[in-house]
Amino acid sequence: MDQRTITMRCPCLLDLVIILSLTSCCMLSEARAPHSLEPDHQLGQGSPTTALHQRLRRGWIWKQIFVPEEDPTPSVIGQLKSDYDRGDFSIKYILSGEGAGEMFEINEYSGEIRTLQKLDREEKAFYLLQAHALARKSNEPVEPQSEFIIKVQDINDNIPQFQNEPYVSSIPEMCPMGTIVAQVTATDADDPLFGNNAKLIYSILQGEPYFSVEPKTGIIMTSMANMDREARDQYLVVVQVKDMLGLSGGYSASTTVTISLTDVNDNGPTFQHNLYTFAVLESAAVGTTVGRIMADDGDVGINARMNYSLEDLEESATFKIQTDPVTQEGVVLLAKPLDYESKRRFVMSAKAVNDHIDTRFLSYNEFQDRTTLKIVVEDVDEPPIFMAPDYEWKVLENMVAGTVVGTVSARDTDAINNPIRYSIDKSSDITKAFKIDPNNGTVTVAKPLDREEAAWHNLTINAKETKQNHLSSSVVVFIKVLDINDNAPMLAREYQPYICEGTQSGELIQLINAVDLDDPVEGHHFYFSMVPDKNINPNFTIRDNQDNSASILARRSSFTRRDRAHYLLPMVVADSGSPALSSTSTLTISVCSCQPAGHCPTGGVEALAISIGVSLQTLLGFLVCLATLTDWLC
Ligand SMILES: *[C@@H]1O[C@H](CO)[C@@H](O)[C@H](O)[C@H]1NC(C)=O
Ligand SMILES: *[C@@H]1O[C@H](CO)[C@@H](O)[C@H](O)[C@H]1NC(C)=O
Ligand SMILES: *[C@@H]1O[C@H](CO)[C@@H](O)[C@H](O)[C@H]1NC(C)=O
Ligand SMILES: *[C@@H]1O[C@H](CO)[C@@H](O)[C@H](O)[C@H]1NC(C)=O
Ligand SMILES: [Ca+2]
Repeated sequence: MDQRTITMRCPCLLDLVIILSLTSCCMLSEARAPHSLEPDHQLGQGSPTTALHQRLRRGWIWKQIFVPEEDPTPSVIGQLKSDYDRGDFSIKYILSGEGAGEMFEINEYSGEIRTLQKLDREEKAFYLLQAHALARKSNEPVEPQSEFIIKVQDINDNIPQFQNEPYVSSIPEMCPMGTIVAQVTATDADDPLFGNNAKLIYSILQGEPYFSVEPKTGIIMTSMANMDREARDQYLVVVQVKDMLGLSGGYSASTTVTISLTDVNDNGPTFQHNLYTFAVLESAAVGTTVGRIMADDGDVGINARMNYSLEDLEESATFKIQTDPVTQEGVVLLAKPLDYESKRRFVMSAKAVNDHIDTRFLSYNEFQDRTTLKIVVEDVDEPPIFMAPDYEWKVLENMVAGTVVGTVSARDTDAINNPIRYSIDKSSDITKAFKIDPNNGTVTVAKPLDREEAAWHNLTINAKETKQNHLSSSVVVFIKVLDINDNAPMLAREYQPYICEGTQSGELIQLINAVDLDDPVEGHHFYFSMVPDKNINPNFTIRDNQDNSASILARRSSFTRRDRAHYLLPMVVADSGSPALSSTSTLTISVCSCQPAGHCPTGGVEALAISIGVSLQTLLGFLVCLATLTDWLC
């Protein structure tokens, strides 16, 4: 035991004798060994101890006692000695202050200071104590009390610890070397100011050659460029931290950093097949799914999104393609009706392009691919087809039975061209006015038509295949019945003209209109005239106004009721048909006093009827003759 006792003198203070033991230092390091991965004997041989000796010799440090933490107890760490102590035990030493009696005790006779418990710097780094020297008999201080500090000397007894575990990080794939991935941080509870006990160094245990760690900062970076997620998408990097600047004998700890590579669009689409063949029935409705094509893409999510399109416009116009948002397949749909008889095969190419392209990778990837689509149309037995979507015919009224109105024509479009039979849908020709030839579709009049009764006959004509599935279809035929002049014109209503007493020659008595049931193409033209007579009527005249109306004018003045109560005026109205038809009507013109208001009272006509003793009907009724020009009777 290399024990040294150093006595020092100070004019007013108690001497302090420091006893240090190299052995205790060695024991300390041995005691620590089981906790350490690599015991450090260099440390055990104790440079702190040497330093302490030097300090003591410098003569001022005596007020501090350095005690290595975790030293075994009890062990003597120093000795108080008064200059007045002659070794006769007349002086009694007492210790007070922090940890006195608890952590430290003093031998009251010898002044030896001993530890009672192991010290832990991380718990308490120093203790402030007072030393007293008393005369044993009188209990009077023989010296003034003296203060001193016991400093707990750090030993490497703490393992570095990683903070904020677990570490998870992600970086985009294909990133350059040196990209920062994450930072790991460890702490060490040992004294950061003393020695290297808390000086930490990071190193990588697992994860090379992809990643590296900066020894001092714990920053993890990529040490390889262009790591490909499609090849490997996760790395477990194990980082070790060592105290003692990583020298052997220190503590170490490790942590795992989980690093994921996130996807970037570095892969383009590739069709699964060079050729896709689909079959579709010619009867398929527009919008029917013809088939699905699929281009694979190594990427995921948005980077694998496809936009499909069809090329060869002439062939592909019949189809369209859409992307299934879930599967990213291309769904080929029918865009136009098919016809097996006119086109049985479509060949076109389809293209897949990534929706979102990363321009960084354009130099070595096109991000598109092409494939060939072959679409075969399959035959379906189809109903006959009429040559026209509808027919519109005209026929004159009053034509004899058997007159041809028109011909419909339908044919079976299928390869086997089945014969067709025609018929008129009975519900569209209730009056059975028409007949159809079942073999050639010629429609004839079955009985004379009357335009005034029905101006249109809209027939539904069926065409039916005579063989196979007896498929049928129908067409509408609009038959317009054309007018012939078979109706004579008539006065528009029953006129009741009257002439006031005192009417002057030339005055208008009544305006006359006419009607005709016929419907001439160029419109009505009516001609009004007096019935031809060898004598000119001296009383009234008819003026044709050239606008399908006529005016009845007085030809003289001084009509009086007394003279005559009514006059009969036959008039002829003719139409412009070919041949023209006419009718003669006789107007009864009453003479009215028109007093006082200038109007003939409505009762006047009835009164007149009574006065002349004939029925009102007879009086007011028109005498109407229907006649042709050549053969008229009145
Ligand atoms: C697909 O590509 C076409 C042009 O090729 C473009 O007009 C269209 O917007 C694209 N669709 C999507 C969803 O990006
Ligand atoms: C249709 O057939 C009938 C005989 O059934 C014939 O009189 C007529 O001329 C034919 N019409 C046409 C357009 O062939
Ligand atoms: C027949 O068709 C014509 C033209 O579309 C129409 O004006 C007429 O009202 C129709 N007649 C009947 C009876 O449906
Ligand atoms: C014209 O009036 C006179 C006098 O009222 C009458 O006698 C004569 O019959 C009338 N003539 C005709 C054609 O009505
Ligand atoms: Ca440590």
